[in-house]
Amino acid sequence: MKKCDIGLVGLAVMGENLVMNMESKGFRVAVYNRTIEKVKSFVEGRAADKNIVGCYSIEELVANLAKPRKVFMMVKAGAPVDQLIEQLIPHLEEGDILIDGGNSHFPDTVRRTEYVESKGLLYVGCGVSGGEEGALNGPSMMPGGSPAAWEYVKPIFQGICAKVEDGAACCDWVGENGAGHFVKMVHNGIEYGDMQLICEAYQLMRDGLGMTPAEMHDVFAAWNKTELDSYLIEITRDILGYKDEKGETTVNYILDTAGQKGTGKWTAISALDEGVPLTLIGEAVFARCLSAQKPERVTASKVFPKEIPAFEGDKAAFIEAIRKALYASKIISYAQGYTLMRTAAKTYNWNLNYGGIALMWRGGCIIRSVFLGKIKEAYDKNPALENLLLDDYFAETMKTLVSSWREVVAYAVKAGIPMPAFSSALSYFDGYTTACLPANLLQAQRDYFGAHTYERIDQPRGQFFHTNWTGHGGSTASSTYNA
Ligand code: NBP
Repeated sequence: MKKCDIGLVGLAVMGENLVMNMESKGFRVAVYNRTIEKVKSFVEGRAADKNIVGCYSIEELVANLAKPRKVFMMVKAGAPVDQLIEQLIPHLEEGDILIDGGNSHFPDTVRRTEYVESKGLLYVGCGVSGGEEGALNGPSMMPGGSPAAWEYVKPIFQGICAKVEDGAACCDWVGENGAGHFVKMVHNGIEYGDMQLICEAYQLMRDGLGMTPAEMHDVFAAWNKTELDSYLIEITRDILGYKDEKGETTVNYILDTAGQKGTGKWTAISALDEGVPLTLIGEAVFARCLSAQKPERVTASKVFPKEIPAFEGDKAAFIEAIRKALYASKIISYAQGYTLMRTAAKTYNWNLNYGGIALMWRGGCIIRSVFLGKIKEAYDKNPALENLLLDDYFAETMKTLVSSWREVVAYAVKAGIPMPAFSSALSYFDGYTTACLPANLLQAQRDYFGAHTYERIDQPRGQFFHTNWTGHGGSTASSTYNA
């Protein structure tokens, strides 16, 4: 019997849909799941009469694969991936390829790549975004790992992934070991940020301007025809227009406590580790944490009652200002996310293709947007671009947005409407564009209490000085290092 092009383990929502996608693109797929009843129900149901081979053991799965064997693991992230790797390795031969398509944390993928390679096999850690629908019709895919694996998995990955209008695939090789899962993690962090920004715009319109869901639906519909054109704006439009069987707007009945699965937190932790100010995503994670403290917030709202003043002014003009503030904040979020990737690339020796990453995110995934095309252009023009804000297009665009952005944040601060992402993005922008920050005073404080030394503006960089501030301190300085 003809051998299969690839095997997939893990027939949950993502795995099943990826298999259907692979089969529809002409690949023969062998499937296996730990709970083998799922194999039976899949091959007798959705997969019936398809080019899909149900396998009831790891041995059977491996025996059905063409060499070099490719096994795509689509199981729960964490220990299950390590357990599955241990089960698969004894049945595989040199040059076979193990692929992890789940949401693994990138340090795990760094470790697993080294381990699997030590067994003579190749490893691919591939971020997959787009949820159930993307898995079936074309996800965004971010593969990294053993470079030698790419030529073997490329036809399958680029065959099943999303494509943009000109046909370009939303999947390309990202880099060695954990690079693919790192880029997927940053994608998820940016997703947190984009969602928080949209929620803040919604709260401004709802609580500040007193708008109804139907009115906001129309606003998001209009915004989706501007630079903000994106999947998340589109679904927000639809959510605000969605009514239940009683004619009630469903979103009004949803409890305001956000859940999270940890990828935003990983992104923020990674930024702290790398020393990169990723303020917007950090605030987006904290905003979810604060939302989860519902009973405490209800109590505090009674201790500090507030009445948001009725908006007086040109409503239509203010809605346009909110749109501009959202766009400006979004540019900051991507500028910060890209800075994190650039910094981590140096730490981990990854040669990341930043324009290629924008293209991978351009279609198929949750943050897909027209705006990513502009980011791709910026990095195509200058692959070494230090910060998106320094690209001509984004610099000029920012200049047209800043005054509206300030107007919106100032209004929200006065009215008492929380805007953590809008306002932290503006603070970052103001900090990044300020030649002289107050860190001279900060260094003086550090030197005062801990003899941590400082550099001087009238001396070359790299020379460190200590002052005996009190007259009774010693002249011994602490060693200079950055923690
Ligand atoms: P789940 O994350 O819910 O995982 C369920 C699958 O893992 C089942 O096939 C289950 O087998 C298998 N599994 C478990 Br649990 N422990 C195992 C073990 N020790 N050995 C072998 N198999 C084991 O499925 P999912 O939602 O389809 O997601 C799969 C991966 O894709 C995850 O890493 C997820 O984070 C990622 N992802 C999900 C989405 C999404 O929208 N859902 C999007 C992008 C990425 P069983 O049937 O025997 O329990």
